Amino acid sequence: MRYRVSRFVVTTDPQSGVIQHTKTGDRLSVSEETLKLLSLFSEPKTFEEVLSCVSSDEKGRLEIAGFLKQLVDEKILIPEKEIEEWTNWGVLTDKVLVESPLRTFFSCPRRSLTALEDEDIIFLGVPFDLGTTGYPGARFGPDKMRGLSSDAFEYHADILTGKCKGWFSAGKDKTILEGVKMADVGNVLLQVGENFERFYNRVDQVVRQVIARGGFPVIVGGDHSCSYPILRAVKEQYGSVSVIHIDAHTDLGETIPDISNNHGNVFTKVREENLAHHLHQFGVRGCIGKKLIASDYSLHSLEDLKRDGIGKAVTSLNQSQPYYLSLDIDVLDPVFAPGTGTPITNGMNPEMLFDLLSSVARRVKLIGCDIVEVNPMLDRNNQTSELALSTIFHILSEVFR
Ligand SMILES: [Mn+2]
Repeated sequence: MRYRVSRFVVTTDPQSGVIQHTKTGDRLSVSEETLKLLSLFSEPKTFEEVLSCVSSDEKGRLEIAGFLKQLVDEKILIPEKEIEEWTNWGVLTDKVLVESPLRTFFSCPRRSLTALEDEDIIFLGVPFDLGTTGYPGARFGPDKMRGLSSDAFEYHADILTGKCKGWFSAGKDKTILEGVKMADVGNVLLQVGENFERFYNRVDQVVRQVIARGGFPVIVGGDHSCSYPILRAVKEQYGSVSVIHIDAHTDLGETIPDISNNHGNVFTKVREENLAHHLHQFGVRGCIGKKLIASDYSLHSLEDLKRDGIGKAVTSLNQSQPYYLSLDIDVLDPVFAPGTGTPITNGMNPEMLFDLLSSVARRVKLIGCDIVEVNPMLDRNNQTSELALSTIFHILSEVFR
Protein backbone atom coordinates (compact mmCIF):
# COMPACT_ATOMS: atom_id res chain seq x y z
CA MET A 1 0.00 0.00 0.00
CA ARG A 2 1.20 3.50 -0.75
CA TYR A 3 1.07 6.30 1.81
CA ARG A 4 1.25 10.07 1.65
CA VAL A 5 1.43 12.90 4.17
CA SER A 6 -2.03 14.05 5.25
CA ARG A 7 -2.91 17.32 3.65
CA PHE A 8 -3.89 18.59 7.09
CA VAL A 9 -0.34 18.37 8.40
CA VAL A 10 1.48 21.68 8.41
CA THR A 11 4.91 22.72 9.59
CA THR A 12 4.29 25.45 12.12
CA ASP A 13 7.87 26.21 12.91
CA PRO A 14 10.46 24.73 10.53
CA GLN A 15 13.37 25.89 12.68
CA SER A 16 12.35 23.96 15.76
CA GLY A 17 10.64 21.24 13.70
CA VAL A 18 7.10 21.52 15.06
CA ILE A 19 4.38 20.01 12.92
CA GLN A 20 0.67 20.18 13.54
CA HIS A 21 -2.34 18.29 12.35
CA THR A 22 -4.82 21.09 11.76
CA LYS A 23 -7.86 18.88 12.26
CA THR A 24 -6.93 16.81 15.28
CA GLY A 25 -4.95 19.67 16.82
CA ASP A 26 -2.02 17.35 17.64
CA ARG A 27 1.31 19.12 17.73
CA LEU A 28 4.54 17.19 17.50
CA SER A 29 8.09 18.29 17.90
CA VAL A 30 10.00 16.27 15.32
CA SER A 31 13.65 15.84 14.42
CA GLU A 32 15.25 16.96 11.19
CA GLU A 33 15.45 13.30 10.15
CA THR A 34 11.70 12.87 10.60
CA LEU A 35 11.01 15.99 8.55
CA LYS A 36 13.20 14.54 5.80
CA LEU A 37 11.39 11.23 6.08
CA LEU A 38 8.01 12.95 5.81
CA SER A 39 9.14 14.92 2.78
CA LEU A 40 9.67 11.58 0.99
CA PHE A 41 5.94 10.95 1.42
CA SER A 42 4.88 14.19 -0.27
CA GLU A 43 4.15 11.91 -3.23
CA PRO A 44 2.50 8.53 -2.48
CA LYS A 45 5.09 5.84 -1.74
CA THR A 46 5.21 2.39 -0.22
CA PHE A 47 7.14 1.86 3.02
CA GLU A 48 9.57 -0.41 1.13
CA GLU A 49 10.41 2.29 -1.39
CA VAL A 50 11.19 4.77 1.35
CA LEU A 51 13.03 2.30 3.59
CA SER A 52 15.33 1.25 0.78
CA CYS A 53 16.55 4.79 0.32
CA VAL A 54 16.96 5.78 3.99
CA SER A 55 18.79 2.86 5.54
CA SER A 56 21.03 0.07 4.40
CA ASP A 57 20.97 -2.23 7.43
CA GLU A 58 18.07 -4.45 8.43
CA LYS A 59 17.86 -3.28 12.07
CA GLY A 60 17.64 0.37 11.06
CA ARG A 61 14.91 -0.41 8.54
CA LEU A 62 12.84 -2.28 11.15
CA GLU A 63 13.09 0.64 13.54
CA ILE A 64 12.04 3.13 10.90
CA ALA A 65 9.17 0.87 9.78
CA GLY A 66 7.86 0.83 13.36
CA PHE A 67 8.09 4.59 13.48
CA LEU A 68 6.22 4.93 10.17
CA LYS A 69 3.39 2.78 11.54
CA GLN A 70 3.16 5.19 14.45
CA LEU A 71 2.83 8.09 12.02
CA VAL A 72 -0.03 6.23 10.34
CA ASP A 73 -1.76 5.76 13.72
CA GLU A 74 -1.44 9.48 14.33
CA LYS A 75 -2.97 10.20 10.91
CA ILE A 76 0.14 12.07 9.84
CA LEU A 77 0.67 9.52 7.08
CA ILE A 78 -2.45 8.19 5.44
CA PRO A 79 -3.06 5.47 2.85
CA GLU A 80 -3.09 7.03 -0.62
CA LYS A 81 -6.66 5.96 -1.32
CA GLU A 82 -8.12 6.96 2.01
CA ILE A 83 -10.51 9.85 1.86
CA GLU A 84 -9.64 12.19 4.66
CA GLU A 85 -12.91 12.24 6.42
CA TRP A 86 -13.02 15.89 7.44
CA THR A 87 -13.52 17.52 4.10
CA ASN A 88 -13.11 16.11 0.67
CA TRP A 89 -13.73 19.08 -1.55
CA GLY A 90 -17.21 19.69 -0.32
CA VAL A 91 -18.20 16.34 1.14
CA LEU A 92 -18.55 16.59 4.88
CA THR A 93 -19.35 13.85 7.30
CA ASP A 94 -21.75 14.82 10.04
CA LYS A 95 -19.58 13.61 12.86
CA VAL A 96 -17.00 16.38 12.47
CA LEU A 97 -18.11 19.38 14.47
CA VAL A 98 -15.04 21.51 15.11
CA GLU A 99 -11.72 22.49 13.62
CA SER A 100 -8.65 23.02 15.71
CA PRO A 101 -6.75 26.20 14.87
CA LEU A 102 -3.01 26.59 15.25
CA ARG A 103 -3.17 28.72 18.37
CA THR A 104 -5.40 28.93 21.43
CA PHE A 105 -6.92 31.67 23.58
CA PHE A 106 -4.36 32.85 26.17
CA SER A 107 -2.15 29.87 25.14
CA CYS A 108 -4.38 27.54 27.16
CA PRO A 109 -4.43 23.79 26.38
CA ARG A 110 -6.51 22.60 23.46
CA ARG A 111 -9.08 19.88 24.07
CA SER A 112 -11.26 17.91 21.75
CA LEU A 113 -14.97 18.03 22.57
CA THR A 114 -14.94 14.44 23.71
CA ALA A 115 -11.92 14.94 25.98
CA LEU A 116 -13.43 17.74 28.08
CA GLU A 117 -13.31 16.99 31.80
CA ASP A 118 -13.71 19.47 34.61
CA GLU A 119 -12.53 22.64 32.86
CA ASP A 120 -13.85 25.84 34.42
CA ILE A 121 -13.54 27.95 31.28
CA ILE A 122 -13.96 26.64 27.76
CA PHE A 123 -13.23 28.76 24.70
CA LEU A 124 -15.06 28.15 21.44
CA GLY A 125 -14.84 30.12 18.19
CA VAL A 126 -17.75 30.58 15.80
CA PRO A 127 -16.13 31.94 12.62
CA PHE A 128 -19.36 32.73 10.83
CA ASP A 129 -20.28 36.09 9.28
CA LEU A 130 -22.94 35.21 6.72
CA GLY A 131 -25.57 36.74 8.99
CA THR A 132 -23.95 40.16 8.57
CA THR A 133 -26.01 42.92 6.97
CA GLY A 134 -23.06 45.30 6.63
CA TYR A 135 -19.41 44.45 6.12
CA PRO A 136 -18.42 40.78 6.41
CA GLY A 137 -15.12 39.71 8.00
CA ALA A 138 -16.08 38.82 11.56
CA ARG A 139 -15.28 35.20 10.68
CA PHE A 140 -11.64 36.13 11.22
CA GLY A 141 -12.31 37.30 14.77
CA PRO A 142 -11.67 34.12 16.78
CA ASP A 143 -8.34 33.22 15.20
CA LYS A 144 -7.07 36.81 15.23
CA MET A 145 -7.81 36.97 18.95
CA ARG A 146 -6.21 33.59 19.54
CA GLY A 147 -3.03 34.79 17.85
CA LEU A 148 -2.86 38.08 19.75
CA SER A 149 -3.65 36.54 23.13
CA SER A 150 -1.24 33.67 22.78
CA ASP A 151 1.49 36.18 21.86
CA ALA A 152 0.75 38.17 24.99
CA PHE A 153 -0.11 35.44 27.53
CA GLU A 154 1.83 32.38 28.55
CA TYR A 155 -0.37 29.80 30.24
CA HIS A 156 1.37 28.14 33.15
CA ALA A 157 -0.45 25.26 34.77
CA ASP A 158 0.17 23.30 37.92
CA ILE A 159 1.59 19.94 36.82
CA LEU A 160 -0.55 17.87 39.19
CA THR A 161 -3.90 19.61 38.92
CA GLY A 162 -3.67 21.20 35.47
CA LYS A 163 -4.99 24.40 36.99
CA CYS A 164 -3.81 27.76 35.68
CA LYS A 165 -1.30 29.68 37.78
CA GLY A 166 -2.96 32.91 36.68
CA TRP A 167 -1.58 36.30 35.75
CA PHE A 168 -0.68 39.15 38.05
CA SER A 169 -2.75 42.26 37.49
CA ALA A 170 -1.03 45.55 38.28
CA GLY A 171 -4.36 47.37 38.49
CA LYS A 172 -5.96 44.88 40.86
CA ASP A 173 -2.70 44.17 42.69
CA LYS A 174 -3.40 40.46 42.74
CA THR A 175 -3.11 37.30 40.66
CA ILE A 176 -6.10 36.82 38.37
CA LEU A 177 -7.57 33.47 37.30
CA GLU A 178 -5.31 31.44 39.57
CA GLY A 179 -6.56 27.90 40.14
CA VAL A 180 -8.99 27.73 37.26
CA LYS A 181 -8.68 25.27 34.42
CA MET A 182 -9.08 26.48 30.85
CA ALA A 183 -9.36 24.74 27.51
CA ASP A 184 -9.90 25.76 23.90
CA VAL A 185 -12.03 23.39 21.84
CA GLY A 186 -11.45 25.20 18.54
CA ASN A 187 -13.88 26.58 15.99
CA VAL A 188 -17.28 25.29 14.95
CA LEU A 189 -16.72 23.92 11.47
CA LEU A 190 -18.42 25.80 8.66
CA GLN A 191 -19.03 24.08 5.38
CA VAL A 192 -19.13 26.78 2.74
CA GLY A 193 -22.48 26.72 0.98
CA GLU A 194 -24.44 24.84 3.61
CA ASN A 195 -27.63 26.49 4.77
CA PHE A 196 -27.78 28.48 7.98
CA GLU A 197 -29.95 25.98 9.85
CA ARG A 198 -27.50 23.19 9.22
CA PHE A 199 -24.69 25.33 10.56
CA TYR A 200 -26.79 26.52 13.52
CA ASN A 201 -27.56 22.90 14.38
CA ARG A 202 -23.84 22.23 14.52
CA VAL A 203 -23.29 25.29 16.78
CA ASP A 204 -26.12 24.07 19.01
CA GLN A 205 -24.65 20.57 19.19
CA VAL A 206 -21.13 21.81 19.97
CA VAL A 207 -22.30 24.27 22.63
CA ARG A 208 -24.33 21.51 24.30
CA GLN A 209 -21.18 19.41 24.59
CA VAL A 210 -19.15 22.37 25.80
CA ILE A 211 -21.52 23.25 28.64
CA ALA A 212 -22.61 19.73 29.54
CA ARG A 213 -20.20 19.56 32.48
CA GLY A 214 -21.08 22.97 33.83
CA GLY A 215 -17.99 24.88 32.69
CA PHE A 216 -18.20 28.55 31.74
CA PRO A 217 -18.23 28.89 27.94
CA VAL A 218 -16.60 31.89 26.28
CA ILE A 219 -17.89 31.86 22.73
CA VAL A 220 -16.15 34.19 20.31
CA GLY A 221 -17.80 35.28 17.06
CA GLY A 222 -18.40 35.69 14.36
CA ASP A 223 -21.49 37.75 13.85
CA HIS A 224 -24.34 38.06 16.30
CA SER A 225 -26.75 35.74 14.45
CA CYS A 226 -25.05 32.78 16.18
CA SER A 227 -26.32 33.78 19.61
CA TYR A 228 -29.56 32.13 18.49
CA PRO A 229 -28.27 28.52 18.31
CA ILE A 230 -26.07 29.19 21.34
CA LEU A 231 -29.11 30.17 23.39
CA ARG A 232 -30.98 27.09 22.18
CA ALA A 233 -28.22 24.95 23.69
CA VAL A 234 -28.06 27.07 26.84
CA LYS A 235 -31.79 26.71 27.42
CA GLU A 236 -31.54 22.97 26.91
CA GLN A 237 -28.83 22.71 29.58
CA TYR A 238 -30.08 25.24 32.12
CA GLY A 239 -33.81 25.49 31.50
CA SER A 240 -34.95 29.03 32.07
CA VAL A 241 -32.14 31.57 31.59
CA SER A 242 -32.33 35.34 31.29
CA VAL A 243 -30.10 37.21 28.89
CA ILE A 244 -28.02 40.32 29.36
CA HIS A 245 -27.46 41.78 25.93
CA ILE A 246 -24.92 44.59 25.68
CA ASP A 247 -24.96 46.21 22.25
CA ALA A 248 -25.33 49.50 20.35
CA HIS A 249 -28.30 47.90 18.59
CA THR A 250 -31.40 46.11 19.87
CA ASP A 251 -31.11 43.40 17.17
CA LEU A 252 -34.90 43.27 17.28
CA GLY A 253 -35.49 43.64 13.55
CA GLU A 254 -38.30 41.72 11.90
CA THR A 255 -37.77 38.09 11.02
CA ILE A 256 -38.87 36.96 7.58
CA PRO A 257 -40.69 33.65 7.12
CA ASP A 258 -38.54 30.94 5.49
CA ILE A 259 -35.39 33.04 5.84
CA SER A 260 -32.92 32.39 8.65
CA ASN A 261 -32.30 35.09 11.17
CA ASN A 262 -29.41 37.53 10.75
CA HIS A 263 -27.37 39.64 13.14
CA GLY A 264 -29.98 42.42 13.06
CA ASN A 265 -32.97 40.36 14.16
CA VAL A 266 -31.37 37.67 16.27
CA PHE A 267 -33.14 38.71 19.47
CA THR A 268 -36.50 38.73 17.74
CA LYS A 269 -35.77 35.10 16.89
CA VAL A 270 -34.69 34.43 20.47
CA ARG A 271 -37.95 35.94 21.74
CA GLU A 272 -40.06 34.08 19.18
CA GLU A 273 -38.66 30.78 20.43
CA ASN A 274 -38.82 31.74 24.12
CA LEU A 275 -35.10 31.20 24.59
CA ALA A 276 -34.73 34.01 27.13
CA HIS A 277 -36.79 34.16 30.29
CA HIS A 278 -36.15 37.92 30.36
CA LEU A 279 -34.12 39.99 27.91
CA HIS A 280 -32.20 42.93 29.39
CA GLN A 281 -30.53 45.20 26.85
CA PHE A 282 -27.81 47.64 27.85
CA GLY A 283 -26.02 50.42 25.96
CA VAL A 284 -28.36 50.76 22.98
CA ARG A 285 -28.14 54.13 21.21
CA GLY A 286 -29.31 55.91 18.07
CA CYS A 287 -32.62 55.27 16.33
CA ILE A 288 -34.13 51.85 16.97
CA GLY A 289 -37.32 51.75 14.91
CA LYS A 290 -40.20 51.20 17.25
CA LYS A 291 -40.03 50.72 20.97
CA LEU A 292 -40.77 47.25 22.28
CA ILE A 293 -42.98 47.11 25.34
CA ALA A 294 -43.23 43.67 26.95
CA SER A 295 -43.14 42.26 30.46
CA ASP A 296 -40.12 40.05 29.67
CA TYR A 297 -38.06 42.86 28.17
CA SER A 298 -36.09 45.81 29.59
CA LEU A 299 -34.11 48.42 27.72
CA HIS A 300 -31.36 50.44 29.42
CA SER A 301 -30.17 52.77 26.68
CA LEU A 302 -26.74 54.33 26.82
CA GLU A 303 -28.46 57.64 27.68
CA ASP A 304 -30.24 55.95 30.62
CA LEU A 305 -26.96 54.51 31.88
CA LYS A 306 -25.22 57.89 31.64
CA ARG A 307 -28.10 59.76 33.28
CA ASP A 308 -29.11 57.34 36.04
CA GLY A 309 -25.89 55.41 36.54
CA ILE A 310 -25.04 51.76 35.98
CA GLY A 311 -25.99 50.77 39.53
CA LYS A 312 -29.64 51.62 39.05
CA ALA A 313 -29.94 49.63 35.81
CA VAL A 314 -28.20 46.60 37.26
CA THR A 315 -30.44 46.44 40.35
CA SER A 316 -33.28 45.50 37.99
CA LEU A 317 -31.59 42.12 37.41
CA ASN A 318 -33.24 39.29 39.30
CA GLN A 319 -30.68 37.66 41.60
CA SER A 320 -32.47 34.32 41.74
CA GLN A 321 -32.04 33.73 37.97
CA PRO A 322 -29.02 32.47 36.03
CA TYR A 323 -27.94 34.86 33.28
CA TYR A 324 -26.22 34.46 29.95
CA LEU A 325 -24.22 37.44 28.65
CA SER A 326 -24.15 38.37 24.98
CA LEU A 327 -21.80 41.23 24.16
CA ASP A 328 -21.53 43.00 20.83
CA ILE A 329 -18.23 44.89 20.64
CA ASP A 330 -19.99 47.74 18.79
CA VAL A 331 -21.45 48.93 22.09
CA LEU A 332 -18.09 50.67 22.37
CA ASP A 333 -17.49 53.91 20.55
CA PRO A 334 -15.85 53.40 17.13
CA VAL A 335 -12.91 55.45 18.41
CA PHE A 336 -12.10 52.51 20.67
CA ALA A 337 -13.51 49.68 18.55
CA PRO A 338 -13.37 50.61 14.85
CA GLY A 339 -13.12 46.99 13.69
CA THR A 340 -16.79 46.12 13.52
CA GLY A 341 -19.32 45.95 10.71
CA THR A 342 -22.10 48.28 11.87
CA PRO A 343 -20.55 50.99 14.06
CA ILE A 344 -22.60 53.77 15.68
CA THR A 345 -20.95 56.95 16.89
CA ASN A 346 -21.08 58.38 20.39
CA GLY A 347 -20.77 55.04 22.17
CA MET A 348 -19.47 53.75 25.47
CA ASN A 349 -15.88 54.04 26.51
CA PRO A 350 -14.06 50.93 27.74
CA GLU A 351 -14.08 52.11 31.35
CA MET A 352 -17.86 52.32 31.39
CA LEU A 353 -18.17 48.90 29.75
CA PHE A 354 -15.82 47.36 32.31
CA ASP A 355 -17.78 49.00 35.15
CA LEU A 356 -21.02 47.64 33.72
CA LEU A 357 -19.55 44.14 33.40
CA SER A 358 -18.20 44.23 36.96
CA SER A 359 -21.57 45.36 38.30
CA VAL A 360 -23.40 42.65 36.37
CA ALA A 361 -21.01 39.87 37.39
CA ARG A 362 -21.20 40.93 41.05
CA ARG A 363 -24.99 41.14 40.98
CA VAL A 364 -26.00 37.88 39.27
CA LYS A 365 -24.72 34.42 38.43
CA LEU A 366 -23.40 34.36 34.86
CA ILE A 367 -23.35 30.92 33.24
CA GLY A 368 -21.58 31.85 30.01
CA CYS A 369 -20.96 34.56 27.47
CA ASP A 370 -20.37 35.39 23.86
CA ILE A 371 -18.36 38.25 22.40
CA VAL A 372 -19.32 38.99 18.82
CA GLU A 373 -18.87 41.28 15.83
CA VAL A 374 -15.11 41.82 16.04
CA ASN A 375 -14.08 42.27 12.42
CA PRO A 376 -10.28 42.21 11.96
CA MET A 377 -10.69 43.23 8.29
CA LEU A 378 -11.95 46.64 9.39
CA ASP A 379 -9.66 47.03 12.35
CA ARG A 380 -6.86 49.49 12.96
CA ASN A 381 -3.68 48.07 14.39
CA ASN A 382 -5.65 45.17 15.98
CA GLN A 383 -7.06 47.55 18.55
CA THR A 384 -10.61 46.15 18.47
CA SER A 385 -9.39 42.57 18.85
CA GLU A 386 -7.09 43.66 21.69
CA LEU A 387 -9.94 45.44 23.42
CA ALA A 388 -12.22 42.42 22.97
CA LEU A 389 -9.52 40.27 24.60
CA SER A 390 -9.21 42.68 27.53
CA THR A 391 -12.99 42.54 27.83
CA ILE A 392 -12.98 38.73 27.93
CA PHE A 393 -10.20 38.81 30.50
CA HIS A 394 -12.15 41.34 32.56
CA ILE A 395 -15.35 39.26 32.46
CA LEU A 396 -13.44 36.13 33.50
CA SER A 397 -11.61 37.94 36.29
CA GLU A 398 -14.98 39.02 37.70
CA VAL A 399 -16.76 35.71 37.26
CA PHE A 400 -13.83 33.80 38.82
CA ARG A 401 -12.84 36.49 41.34
MN1 LIG B 1 -24.64 45.60 17.36
